[in-house]
Amino acid sequence: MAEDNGKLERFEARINAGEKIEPKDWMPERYRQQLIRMMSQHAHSEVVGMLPEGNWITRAPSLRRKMVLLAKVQDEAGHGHYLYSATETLGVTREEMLEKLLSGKAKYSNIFNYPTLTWADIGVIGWLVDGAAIVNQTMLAKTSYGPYSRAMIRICKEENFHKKQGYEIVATMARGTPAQRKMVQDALNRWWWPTLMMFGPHDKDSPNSGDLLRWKVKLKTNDELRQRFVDITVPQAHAVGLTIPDPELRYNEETGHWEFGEIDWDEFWRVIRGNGPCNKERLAARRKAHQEGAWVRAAAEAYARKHGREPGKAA
Ligand code: BYC
Repeated sequence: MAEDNGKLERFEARINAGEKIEPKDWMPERYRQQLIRMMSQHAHSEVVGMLPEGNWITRAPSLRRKMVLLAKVQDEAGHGHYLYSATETLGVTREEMLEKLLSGKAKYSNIFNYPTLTWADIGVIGWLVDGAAIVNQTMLAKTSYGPYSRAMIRICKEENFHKKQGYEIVATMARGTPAQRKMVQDALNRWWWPTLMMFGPHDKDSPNSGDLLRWKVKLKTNDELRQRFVDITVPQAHAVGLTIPDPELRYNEETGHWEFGEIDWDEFWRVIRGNGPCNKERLAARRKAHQEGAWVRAAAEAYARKHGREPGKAA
């Protein structure tokens, strides 16, 4: 125990000195478990996040829009791979992580449990959802765990492109016909509040933030990042003539921040506990994809064995 205390002190001193923790370094079990929880949920979010947008690939309004959306959805699959690989460095297998997702035990971002009803939703997802992800992930790029930090740096570069494609769709529709303007405003009305929920509960109701902030996995709190997102996004809505659906929204000259109304936390907890509008549909789609991909996994394993490599390990 005394030895462990010494190790913990050295571990925390390294974190406080801004050093990265690498997979083979000593780390407290709680740090490892917190990272597995958060990183695997993040990986699942990328993969489940392909579903609402993938739904619109065949219905994109032009070839250019279709190609861009296809590339974006492929990027999300890539992000899932980086994140599952980074999480595997903590001693958990991809099969274990997927089992938790498919059995409904693991969480993934609340936002992907809402339906994409019109083409404007694709624009608003890129603008708001990827915009929120950038705010969160720019902070995570400086996280104390080396493999997570490096995955985030790469992912953020791609997310910036995603946000631009979304905002371009939104701006185009906002200066389009009255019907297009109505469609994009309606999409903003539906996605605004669930996007604010992406940052997690208020700091006072966030059980994991204590550990995560102490060990610099998170560098900013849920409420700090949510405020940053609101401050960045409100002027972007106004620039294209859209209205944020919040009657309490007002600019505070003294603080320089946009103040906003209270989030419906009952809705948040309902959705993340499995009872949102599309939770069942999303999990059913992932289970079907997993089953239909069984032959690919079997073939990859057989190939690896034939060539004397451990399945799942690169050559
Ligand atoms: N959704 O103690 P708290 C993307 C859970 S994908 C669901 O504050 P923490 C994209 C939380 O897990 C972006 N659950 O948690 C992809 C905890 O439950 P457990 C995904 C949530 O970890 C495709 C409980 O509530 N990004 O960008 O300190 C297309 C209490 O919360 C949520 C990430 O995953 C939520 N929104 O803070 C387009 C980023 N919020 O686990 C775009 C990495 C909270 O104790 N994750 N919960 O049972 C994080 O930064 C942090 O985990 C969070 C939550 C800020 C999300």
